[in-house]
Amino acid sequence: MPVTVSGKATDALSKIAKIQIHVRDEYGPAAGVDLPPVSVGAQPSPYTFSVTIQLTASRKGSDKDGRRYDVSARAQDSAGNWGAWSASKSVTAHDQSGK
Ligand SMILES: [Ca+2]
Repeated sequence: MPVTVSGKATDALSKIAKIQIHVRDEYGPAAGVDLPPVSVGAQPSPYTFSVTIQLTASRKGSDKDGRRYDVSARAQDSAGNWGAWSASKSVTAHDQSGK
């Protein structure tokens, strides 16, 4: 299922070049996974980004509260420096197929 991750990236000196999303799947590794960075060109700061990611909605039959993902984002400036990861937000996928 597609999920849109949006936020605001700022840099005091340079433009915003890349956005990267980090996803931690309730069923996946505890450390989570870094998705490939998305190049956005050279966006003036502050830049409001919107990145669509694909999450798997299927869940274990015993998992009544849905499949939880924690998603965070960070930005790279045009000088190549990554900013800190944002606080994560939770997304819960409810698979409707096997209810
Ligand atoms: Ca769950």
